[in-house]
Amino acid sequence: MSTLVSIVMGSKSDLNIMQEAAEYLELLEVPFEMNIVSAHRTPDRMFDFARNARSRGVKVIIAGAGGAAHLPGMIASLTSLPVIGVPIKSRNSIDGWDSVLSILQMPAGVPVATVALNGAANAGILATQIIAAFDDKIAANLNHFKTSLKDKVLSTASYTMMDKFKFQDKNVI
Ligand code: RP5
Repeated sequence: MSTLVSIVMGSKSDLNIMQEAAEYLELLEVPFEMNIVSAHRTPDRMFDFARNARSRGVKVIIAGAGGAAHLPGMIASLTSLPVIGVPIKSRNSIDGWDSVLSILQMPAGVPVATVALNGAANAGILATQIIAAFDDKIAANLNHFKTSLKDKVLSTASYTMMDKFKFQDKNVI
């Protein structure tokens, strides 16, 4: 199957965060690609990437950057594909707010679906949910994943309750 999701990031130093998006796309069997495209250091490459993504068959773009993070917004301004932005607390970021605000506070007409600071995992899952809207196989994978999340919480909850009972028993004795 051809690439459906494209992950781009401003620098190789973003990879340790952005690879979480890739891990979820792999788990949920969504074909993806991953590359470095910098709005500030390689503007021509960014223009080429954003202008050609749709004709290459890409359906969703995940873009991560830190500091003065212009990559997701600039890509969104150049394509009609949905863009998910991942603010990264990079080494040039003051405290993460610079990345969050520069990705989140887009002008009306040019939306970027912004996830939490360093929230690449949710970016991967959200991209999968967009693909699942028109792909039943991916939707089934997603349902399986969401059920596993529920089962994990419920098994922990019952385990914690058991612990509590044991603790109370000891107190009684
Ligand atoms: C941003 O500057 C990148 O997305 C990265 O988060 C940050 C720092 O880049 P490096 O100096 O580590 O290459 O454009």
